[in-house]
Amino acid sequence: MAKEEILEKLKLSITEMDTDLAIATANEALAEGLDPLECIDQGLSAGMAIMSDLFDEGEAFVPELLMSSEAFDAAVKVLTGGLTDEEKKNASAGSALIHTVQGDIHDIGKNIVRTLFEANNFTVYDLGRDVPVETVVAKAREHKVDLILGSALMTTTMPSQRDIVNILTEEGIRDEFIVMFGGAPVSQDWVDQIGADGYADTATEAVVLAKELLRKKKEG
Ligand code: B12
Repeated sequence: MAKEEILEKLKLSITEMDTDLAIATANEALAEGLDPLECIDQGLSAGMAIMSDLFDEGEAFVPELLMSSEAFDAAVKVLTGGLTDEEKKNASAGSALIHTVQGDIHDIGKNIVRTLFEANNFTVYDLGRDVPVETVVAKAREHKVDLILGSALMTTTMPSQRDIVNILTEEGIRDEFIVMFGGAPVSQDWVDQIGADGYADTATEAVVLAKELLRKKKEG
């Protein structure tokens, strides 16, 4: 089968939320000698981008995203099976730590953000909700993540986001992380004011921005 056809079928397996098709096509791609990273990028991720758009337009919902994400993960596992650890690391879009801030138990938005990051091939460590600021910083250090993602749904809990940035600065590790915040009361103004790196209104925009910030950071 031609390369284009296989990439198209990988894309379709994600939009059709078909794990069996995703696995079978990933095996086919390997048998044909295709580049696994190209298959992830131009086949699977292209399908996930379509799902993200459908989600934004209200045409797809969290259960559908989860099913697509499952198909995505299964195919990635097949495609990266023969890669070295270094190659696998390169195949991942990056790593992120996600949480809802201290004092805040709203986690619906956070879970959507996590799902979309996972679906877009990020390794995500979810600390849950009502997470002390010190824990966020300690875990970010421990996992050496690229991104710290924080959600706050109340004006009263937003200041914890500023505390996180301040602790990172005090500990001299601010530059090691890209820090992004979101949640209904959070805004670009707030994020600028506290010295974080990014804000996004929706989970889809958050993924796009994260990829852009990561690319810029890698380019120096
Ligand atoms: C559902 C809900 C609850 C549920 C939460 C269930 C759960 N597991 O999350 C329950 C009933 C438990 C609850 C409790 C409370 N709630 Co409430 N709750 C809401 C409600 C109605 C919806 C929130 C929601 O889930 N939205 C849907 C999600 C999908 O949207 P989202 O979180 O904004 O996420 C999107 C974006 O913001 C973005 N995003 C989210 N996170 C991130 C992170 C990053 C890094 C990025 C880039 C983007 C991003 O992407 C998401 C998807 O696109 C809001 C009202 C509202 N309009 O926001 C009130 C609201 C947030 N709650 C409020 C309050 C006051 C409370 C309580 C204190 C009530 C009480 N007196 O007990 C308690 C909180 C206790 C606590 N300590 O946290 C107030 C907050 C007011 C304030 N001070 O700012 C609100 C605004 C209601 C109101 N108008 O008064 N609540």
